[in-house]
Amino acid sequence: MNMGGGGVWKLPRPRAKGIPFFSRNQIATTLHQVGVLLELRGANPFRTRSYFNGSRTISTLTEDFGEVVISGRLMDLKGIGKGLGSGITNAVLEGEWPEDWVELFETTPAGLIVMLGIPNLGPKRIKLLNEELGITNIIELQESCEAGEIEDLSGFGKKSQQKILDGIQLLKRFNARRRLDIGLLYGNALKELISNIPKVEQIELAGSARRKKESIGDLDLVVGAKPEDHEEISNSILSLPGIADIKGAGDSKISLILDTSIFENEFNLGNLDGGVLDAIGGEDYEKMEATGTIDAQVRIVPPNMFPFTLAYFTGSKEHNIRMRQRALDRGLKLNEFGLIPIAKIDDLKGIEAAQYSVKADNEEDIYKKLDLPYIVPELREDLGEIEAGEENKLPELITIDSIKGAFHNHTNLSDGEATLEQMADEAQRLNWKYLGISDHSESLKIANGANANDLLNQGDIIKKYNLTWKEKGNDFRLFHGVESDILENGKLDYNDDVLKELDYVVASVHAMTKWNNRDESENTEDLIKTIENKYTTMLGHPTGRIIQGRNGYEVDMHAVIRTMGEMNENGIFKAIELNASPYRLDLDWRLCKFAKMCGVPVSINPDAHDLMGLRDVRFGTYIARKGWLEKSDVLNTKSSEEVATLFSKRM
Ligand code: DGT
Ligand code: CA
Ligand code: ZN
Repeated sequence: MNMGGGGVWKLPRPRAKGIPFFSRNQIATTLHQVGVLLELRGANPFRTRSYFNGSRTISTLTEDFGEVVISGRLMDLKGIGKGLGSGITNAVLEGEWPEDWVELFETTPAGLIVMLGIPNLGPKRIKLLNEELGITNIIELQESCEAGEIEDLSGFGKKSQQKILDGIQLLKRFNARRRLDIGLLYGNALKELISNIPKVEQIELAGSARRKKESIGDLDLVVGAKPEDHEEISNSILSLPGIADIKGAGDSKISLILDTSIFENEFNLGNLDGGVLDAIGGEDYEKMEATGTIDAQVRIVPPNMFPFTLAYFTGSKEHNIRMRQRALDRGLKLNEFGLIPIAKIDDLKGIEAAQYSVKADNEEDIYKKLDLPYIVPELREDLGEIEAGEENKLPELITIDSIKGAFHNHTNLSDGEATLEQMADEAQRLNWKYLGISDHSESLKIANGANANDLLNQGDIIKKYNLTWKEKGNDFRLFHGVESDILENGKLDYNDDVLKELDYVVASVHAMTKWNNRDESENTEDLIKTIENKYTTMLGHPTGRIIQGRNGYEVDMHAVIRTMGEMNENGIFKAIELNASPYRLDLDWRLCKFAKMCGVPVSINPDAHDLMGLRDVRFGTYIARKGWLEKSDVLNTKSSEEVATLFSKRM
């Protein structure tokens, strides 16, 4: 249900197909919003409550909603009175909203509605801020907070003033871009729905989602279909579920706002690492995600244009510019409509000119016409892919099926949810050959870091399991490690007697406040000292960034990676983590290529805190591909024997 997310609310448009003109979800959302708007206007609490109750009743209805309305049984439901019932019935059967609702939506100042997207700021308090201080939008609210005017209001205080400021920041970040995992969830859901529409011949997700950027501004989809079917397809798209609003609609371009009702199942984020959740806004963030929206542009083109439109809207803009120049050098014009010999078109433009386009069955043909091998979307950033293509030196990118295991995973010995046994079972279900267990170390108290005894005990259990599997002819094994906090001067947790019992150590910074308050050289020095520690095997979430949450600490990551490269050259194994959690994706893909260049193995680590978390290696693999990594560059594509040998290459 869309209860905020920071946008402006509009009453949904009726479905073009007819009765029921609105879905259960649309009605439930609208009732809730009417309730909120009434509260914002200071209406009688009994009246507002009846809308909230009605919304709840309808959203939890197990019967087919349309049928209940059509058969006139709506008013039999608990909490649906006569007024509400006839309003809803009229909307569902006639496609028209009650006049007082329409007026409420039209006359409530947009700025106040946008303010509802700020976590913990409900309609009653917004009304108060409006009446007492004349605040009508977020900008005025922020100024008021910064001037310290809010803390003096009755019912508010210094603390709530700060919370409002934090909420405004969160809302701004949230509205700007969405994480890759969220973008792909929405994008794939919409792609699936459109692909089921009759007469759709081709559909593909384009834009940054297809290029697997770590965050997505908006979704771009390209649909291929015969021109005579465009209108029908366009109408079908507009009546799909999950559309919160339509920003623009034609036969060839549709701009939509999607909300979580596009998902068949309840939207849920799974078990998050507490530290990550805090950085991103805590429970407020979870609530925003559940009520969030994302923009989507859908373009419908004839099948012959499809490859060109897809390539154009896949981007990046920088890659497109290079491709267009390549075309010009060959007397051709490349755009979203085609690849057109300039000599033929005079001053014809757009679709007119496109009839002279050279033919392409797919994107590969376009690249071939421009004397290049196919370049996969992940690489299209103009960061050397064109040059590599010219020399036939494009990398053979890693794929998810070459992953044989993963090394950064937590059990319930620290802050994970699952037991060691459950994690091992799940890894085998994924067909992995091994799993590394690295619970938090002793000094990370907030994540229930393991003391030396418990850690050694975990090691004994792991040895027993490994032995049992071996005896049974099962070649799966566990590696025993720890995610050690990085202490003063690059020191690790535990003394050497404990560390030498482990197969490996993931060394990570968690004291973000401290590291954020130091300068780049100090942080770099400490990280290098950590790497030079005999027991450090790999560096965990190297910069500590949380996507949409916080920047990493200042550090010269190039210097750190270079040091690791030198050590590898000297036969000492040091790897760097690509944390595969979609909240982190750290090492950044732009640095993966540098690690590869320096000969530093990259470990795609899910940082799993529950069974589902293991599957995050998928996002890590996307980013590894984006960072030019091949199978041989990635540690967890190696066999367990190879891994054991590498881990033993200490000083
Ligand atoms: P986003 O949405 O900010 O995450 O990033 P993109 O890459 O999806 O960018 P978007 O949505 O603005 O446009 C989709 C693609 O369309 C973009 O990757 C390349 C293409 N495109 C958009 N504007 C231009 C332009 O001015 N010139 C060229 N050559 N291509 C453009
Ligand atoms: Ca986009
Ligand atoms: Zn960690």
